[in-house]
Amino acid sequence: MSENENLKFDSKCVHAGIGDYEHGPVIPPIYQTSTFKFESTQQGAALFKGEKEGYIYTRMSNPTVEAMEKAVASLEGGYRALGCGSGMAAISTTLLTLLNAGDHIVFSEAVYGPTATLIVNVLKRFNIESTPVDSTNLDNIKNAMKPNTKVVYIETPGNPTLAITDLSGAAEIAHSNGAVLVVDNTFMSPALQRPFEHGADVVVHSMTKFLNGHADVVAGIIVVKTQEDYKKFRSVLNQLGGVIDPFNAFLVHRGLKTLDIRMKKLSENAMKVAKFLESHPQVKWVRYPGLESHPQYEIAQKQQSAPGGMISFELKGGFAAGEAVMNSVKLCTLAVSLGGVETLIQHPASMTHLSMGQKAREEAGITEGLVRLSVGIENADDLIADLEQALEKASTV
Ligand code: LCS
Repeated sequence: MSENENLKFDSKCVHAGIGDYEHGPVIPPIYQTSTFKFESTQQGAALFKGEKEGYIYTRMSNPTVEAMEKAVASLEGGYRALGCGSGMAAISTTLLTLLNAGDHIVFSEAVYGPTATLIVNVLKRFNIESTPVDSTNLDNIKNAMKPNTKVVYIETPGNPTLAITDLSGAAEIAHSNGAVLVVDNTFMSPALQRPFEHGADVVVHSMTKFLNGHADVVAGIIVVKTQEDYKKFRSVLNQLGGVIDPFNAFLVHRGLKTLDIRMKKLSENAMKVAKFLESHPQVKWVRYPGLESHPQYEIAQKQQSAPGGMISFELKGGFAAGEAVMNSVKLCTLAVSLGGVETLIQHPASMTHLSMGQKAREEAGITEGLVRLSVGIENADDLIADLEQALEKASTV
């Protein structure tokens, strides 16, 4: 691994986490086993005590999982990573590792619906209070900080409004108040944004999205910066148990090889699609980090190397027109999730962000008419032609 650390990002995507295995396979084998044989009772006991390195049981560690974890840690520039069974498993494990009863968390109001629901409804049952803020204005984070605030939790760009938070500003506020900054980097992936370089302490991902990139795995990951954090998080994950399995880890590791090239292509595509939408007479507004009309365009330029594949927009005809577009697309697929090679379209208010409730959605700027696109790697002209014919159908509603 260590010799790979000096490689450029696109080379790292191909080589990170790949070690030497018996028989010399080029790709890490899938160690599809729940448990590992001990040489003796003494060796087994030494492994449990941590006196020897080795594998014990797949919930604790597994070579296929570890290879993928090392690859993601390397791409994010972290110390180590912990593969989880879903993005939500990564987020819940992170929050249950960092927070105690009586603590307080400040979080971006525009986050994936179940993240908000977890923080507001579930953590509350454990006497952990929370304050949602419009984190695009750093003063809102500053003003929400309390003596018992232990975590500032940011998703940037946020799902689905694409609201962008200044990461280094958020890190400064968190640290000067003795709190840690957790960043959900799902929408960007380390190919486009590396939160540790801006002061984040923990990075989480739904690997279901861009990291795997092929819409065939549900998985998550926590990336940490220090050995101390790694031990703390590994212990809690081991007890909570929401780990990734070896086969899914293998698939994610395979997906990582094309991460850089996919993120470049889909950013190029999304830029063309966003410009098309912005110039279309039926479109009320478009939110895309690559457009100068994005309210945090300057911050995007500072902390993102490309705008990514996510676009939100609303039609002048509101929800009815948006619905007509979503029901009329042919090449784009009407489905939730995002970050795959295929373009998906969905309606956050009735789908991904339903669980937040209308009031929280309104506060976060998730309007009834908002339509979300996850742009894939198809030819941009084909995508634009598909949206054009769907908009044509929507013009009659
Ligand atoms: N974080 C973000 C930013 C997400 O978009 C999602 C899922 C998660 C975490 C949770 O990850 P999961 O447990 O699903 O792996 N976002 C979804 C979405 O927008 N549509 O379907 C899932």
